[in-house]
Amino acid sequence: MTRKEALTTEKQVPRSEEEAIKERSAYLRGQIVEALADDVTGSVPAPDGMLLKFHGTYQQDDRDVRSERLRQKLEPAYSFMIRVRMPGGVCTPAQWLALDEVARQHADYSLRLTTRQTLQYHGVLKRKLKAAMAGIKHALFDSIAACGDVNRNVVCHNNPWLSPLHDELHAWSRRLSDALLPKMRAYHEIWLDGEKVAAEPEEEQEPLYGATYLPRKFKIGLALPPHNDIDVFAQDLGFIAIVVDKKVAGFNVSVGGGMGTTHNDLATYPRLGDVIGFVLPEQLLEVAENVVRIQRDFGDRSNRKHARFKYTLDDRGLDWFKAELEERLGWRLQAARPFRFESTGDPLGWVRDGRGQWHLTLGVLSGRLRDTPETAWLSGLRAIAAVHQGDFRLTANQNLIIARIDEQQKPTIEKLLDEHRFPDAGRWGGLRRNALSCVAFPTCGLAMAESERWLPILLARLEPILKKARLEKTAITLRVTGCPNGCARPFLGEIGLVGKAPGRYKLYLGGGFAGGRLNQLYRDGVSEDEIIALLGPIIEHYAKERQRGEHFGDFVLRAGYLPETHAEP
Ligand code: SRM
Ligand code: SF4
Repeated sequence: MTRKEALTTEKQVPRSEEEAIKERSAYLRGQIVEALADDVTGSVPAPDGMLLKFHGTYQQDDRDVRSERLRQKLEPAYSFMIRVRMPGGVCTPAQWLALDEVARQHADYSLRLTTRQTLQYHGVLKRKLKAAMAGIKHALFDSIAACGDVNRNVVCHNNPWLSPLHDELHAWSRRLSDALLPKMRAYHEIWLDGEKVAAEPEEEQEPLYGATYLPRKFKIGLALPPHNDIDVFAQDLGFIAIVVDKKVAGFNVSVGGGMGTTHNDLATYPRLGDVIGFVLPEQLLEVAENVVRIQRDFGDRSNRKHARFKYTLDDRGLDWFKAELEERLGWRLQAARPFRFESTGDPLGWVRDGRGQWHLTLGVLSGRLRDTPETAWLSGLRAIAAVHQGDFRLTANQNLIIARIDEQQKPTIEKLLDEHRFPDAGRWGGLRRNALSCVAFPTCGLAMAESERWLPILLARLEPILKKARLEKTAITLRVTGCPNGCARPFLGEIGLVGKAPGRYKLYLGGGFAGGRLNQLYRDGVSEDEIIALLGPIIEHYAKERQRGEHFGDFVLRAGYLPETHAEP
C-alpha cells in the first residue's frame, strides 16, 4: 500500500477522540490559554489536558487525599507534572542551578530523574505553570515533545567523556532530537509570550508530523555495546553503535520495542525490538525520519491501545516494514553486524578517564532528589553545582553522573557529598544497584499499586536474604512498576514486579541480564509477604546451584521455574 492509499484507508476508519482533539487544536493551541486563566478550578478541561502533554506537562491530583477530598465535596488536589526535554541527559552546573530553582520556587521541592534520562517536576500548581516553564527556559531547556504523540527524549549511552565514542553518540542523540522536534509555535506563544508568528494557524505547518502528529508516543535510543544501559530493545527505534578501529562505523537498527500493556488484555504485550539491518552514520537521520513517517502514515489512529509502532509492525510484518522503509529511502539497509551486550545498569562510583578527569555516578534510588531529615541531596547537588566545573549526566537508570571533575577538585566534591549524606554506592548490594522503580503513587493517575515508595521497603526485606545466601554483591536486575504501562521497563527485569491493586503485584522472572530477553509471569496478584516467600527459596537455590557467571534470570529458566525461551543476543 502506498502512503496515499494508506491515508485514504485511514479516513474510512473511525478515528479516536484524541485524533479529533489534535485535529481541532490548531497545532496544539486548543483552549489552553483560557484554561490557564480560569482561577475557579485548579484543573483544565480534558481536551486541553491532552494537548498539554505535547507541551511537556500532565495534569495530576494527589491520590493520597483523593477520597478524603471527595468525601468533603472538594475538588481533587490538582497539580501538574512537567517533564524537561534533555537529549542524552546532559546539563551544565549553571543549568542545574536554574533547574533546581524551579523545583524550589514552583514545584514540590524535588527533582525526579526519569528512566529516559531527563527530569520531572511534580506538584506544580496551575497558577505556577507559566512561571515554571519560564524557569525551564531560563535554564536553556524546554519541555517540547517531552510527552505527547511525538518523538520523546532521545536517550543515549551515558558518559560521553569516557571516550570520543561516547562523545560521538551523544552528538547523534542531539541531532536526532533536533531533526524530529515538532515546530510547536504554540509552545512559545503560550508559555513564553512569543508573538504569533503565523497570522492564522492554517498557515502553520508541521512538515514531519502533520496536523495530527503521530498516532502515539515514539521513542529512540542509542546504545554502545557492551553496555545496554538505555535498554535499546525497549525503544520504538534503537541504534546500536558498531565500532571498528575505535570509530563508529555505523549502527544496527532495531525496531518495534515497547513495554506498555494492559492487565488481562492479550491484545497488548511487551515487545523487544527486532534488528533489521545496518546503516552508516550519515544515513542515521534519514532512516529515523522515514521510520517516523511510516508510523505516522500506518499507525492505528482508531485505538490508542493498539497505536504504538510495535503493533504496526506486528500487524503488517517485518518484511513489509523493511520493504516500505527501503522504498522510501531509495536504498537498501546492509546486513546487521555482530554485537554483544553484557549489562543494562550503570557502573556506580568513581571512574577516571584517559585524560585524567574523574566521573562519579551517584546511585539515586528511584531517581528522587529531595531533602529529608536523613539526606540533603537537593541542597547537596546545589552546593556541588555551585563549584563544579564539569557537567552533569543523567542516566536512563534514574542515576546521576557528576562528570569531568579535575583531580584537584575531587576532594571538594567528596567533602560536599559527605556533608550532604550522599550514600556510598560502593556499599550498595548488587540488587539495589540494579533496581528501578516508576513514580506511581501519589502523583501518577494510572497507578494501581505503590512503586517508588515501596522499593526501599522491598529492598530492605530482600537484602538480608541475599546476604544470608552470600549473594549481596551479585548483580540482579529488579524493576518495579505500579501498573502494567511499564515505565521502569519491568518486563526486562530478571525480577519484575507490576502493580495490580493496592499491595498486590504480578511477579515476573527470567528476564535477560543484558536486556535482551523478556521475563515471564511467575505468580499473579501476590502480596509483599508472598513475594518474599516465593523469592527466598529461589534465591537460596540460585546460591547453591548456579553455574560460574550464570545470571539469576538465566538460572530460573535453567532450573525449570519457567520454560526456557531464548538466550540473549
Ligand atoms: Fe511512562 C504514562 C512516568 C518512562 C510507558 N509514564 C506515564 C505517566 C505520564 C502517567 C500518565 O499517563 O498519566 C507517568 C507519570 C508519573 C508521574 O507521576 O510522574 C509516567 N514514564 C514515567 C517516568 C517518569 C517513570 C520513571 O519513574 O522514571 C518515565 C519518564 C520518561 C521520560 O523522561 O520521558 C517513564 N514510560 C516510560 C517507559 C520507559 C522508557 O521509555 O524507556 C515506558 C515503557 C516503554 C514504552 O514506552 O513502551 C513508559 N508511560 C508508559 C505508558 C505505556 C505506553 C504504551 O505503549 O502503552 C504510559 C501510559 C500511556 O501512554 O497511555 C505511560
Ligand atoms: Fe504510573 Fe504505571 Fe508508569 Fe508507574 S508504570 S509511572 S504507575 S503509568
